[in-house]
Amino acid sequence: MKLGAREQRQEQRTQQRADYRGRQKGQPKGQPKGWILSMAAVSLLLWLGACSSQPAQETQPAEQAAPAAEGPQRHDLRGKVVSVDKAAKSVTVDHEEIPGFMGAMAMPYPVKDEALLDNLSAGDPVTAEVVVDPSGMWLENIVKAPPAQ
Ligand SMILES: [Cu+2]
Repeated sequence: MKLGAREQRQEQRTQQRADYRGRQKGQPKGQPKGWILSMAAVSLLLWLGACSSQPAQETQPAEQAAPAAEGPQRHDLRGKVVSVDKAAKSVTVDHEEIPGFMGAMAMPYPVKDEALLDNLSAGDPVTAEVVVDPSGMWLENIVKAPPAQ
């Protein structure tokens, strides 16, 4: 199997040329971009670990770990119900910070399943999932919960 030999030599030459150019510009031989890329990869892994409920479809390279990820994103929310508007299929929640997503605030969230609002009333501590996709943002899995300590 000597098929790869030529490509290999070519690759070596390309690498040598790149090294030469690098030295010309006075860059260190180890590329500084590698460090940034591995940091990005680590953050991606952490993020994937945090959103373990997501289907395993995020096999893109780290370069594409940009905001416009595909598939809905899910974030755990913890907060307190401010008001419930069943007609508008909306619940206003005063929520804690959602790390990497949004700060603590009170804001209305739509729900797709209005039955989620049936047993909720103002003052209830809740946990829920904020689901985000290009069509918008809504709450799922709203569960009454003990308040954070
Ligand atoms: Cu918010």
